Amino acid sequence: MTNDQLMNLAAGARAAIADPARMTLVGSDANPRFELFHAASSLCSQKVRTVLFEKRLPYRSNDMMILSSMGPDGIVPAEHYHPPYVRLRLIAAQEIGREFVSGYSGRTSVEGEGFDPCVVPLLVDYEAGRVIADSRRICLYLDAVSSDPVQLVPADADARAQVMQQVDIVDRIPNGSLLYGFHPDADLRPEALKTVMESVYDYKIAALEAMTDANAENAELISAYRAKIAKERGGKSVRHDAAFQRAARHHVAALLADLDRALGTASPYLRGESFSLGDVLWGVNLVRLTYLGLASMWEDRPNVVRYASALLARPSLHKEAIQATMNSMPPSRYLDAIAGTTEVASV
Ligand SMILES: N[C@@H](CCC(=O)N[C@@H](CS)C(=O)NCC(=O)O)C(=O)O
Repeated sequence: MTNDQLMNLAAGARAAIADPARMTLVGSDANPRFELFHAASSLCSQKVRTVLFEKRLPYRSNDMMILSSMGPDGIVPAEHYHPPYVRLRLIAAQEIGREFVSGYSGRTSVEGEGFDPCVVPLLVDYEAGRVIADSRRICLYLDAVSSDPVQLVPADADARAQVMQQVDIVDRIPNGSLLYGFHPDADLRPEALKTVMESVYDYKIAALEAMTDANAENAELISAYRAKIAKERGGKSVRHDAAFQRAARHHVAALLADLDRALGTASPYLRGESFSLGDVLWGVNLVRLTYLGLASMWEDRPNVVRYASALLARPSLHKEAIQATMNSMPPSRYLDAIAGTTEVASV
């Protein structure tokens, strides 16, 4: 793929973004090496943006509208469902070599569930002529490209294995179930979010069906949209399934118990004083759990309590996870409560 072809596809993907104010340059480079397609609210995008912030890498930022909606003229598809963006993802899929996602598990790990062709984030590297999909891969890629001013995955084999273990644990957290699912016992999500979640799957499926019809001559796009439709139909079928929702929360509770043990009593981060990719990913995920009203899951886990406050004091996580969530999602009193009390360390 030549850079001209990449630039054309990226320009096509940008053309679907309704508001030019959501296309910006981060940093002072007028022609940055990287371009990111993401969403302010998206947990996976928050992970990548936190890494970019920690590394002080400039990039072209495209903050996409990832919810489909019903307009006066019918369904308005999410911006990342449009063909040029999906084509960019299909290029990225080639180097991943995984089949498309075929159903719903509540998790989004590409390793475990397959490749979702219709999600954010996505990174374009114009210097290398590459398109990288999947937050786990993008974070590792950025860390390999630039180890300054912070290296997030250590070179030493044992330390690296320790960090990668946490990276893989967080990558498999059933965040989809927690965000989209209606918990039968204690659903503490903001009311406005619950309202969105009542119709979200119907809008997604209607938008993807409209995209399938509009691209009927393109076999690649059709199979991408069909895979996504199968996943979203699966999500719709379990969003009110009590056993499914309880199992997801139970699983997260066990992970938090493991995290508490892994942290121990003394050090601020997973690897003592040195901040790692495991901390970035846990930080973003703990913010999401807090937003959803689930911080009580670790109130009796003192090491996690201490860890969460150390992470949230990092300017990167404060901006890219807490502030970005507050600016892009319905208000949550649980997140408001910690945002006000978090002391942000100076950079
Ligand atoms: N494994 C992927 C998962 C990406 C993912 O699920 N993205 C969500 C937001 S965090 C998304 O784009 N959702 C919108 C949709 O499904 O249409 C990654 O980590 O990048």
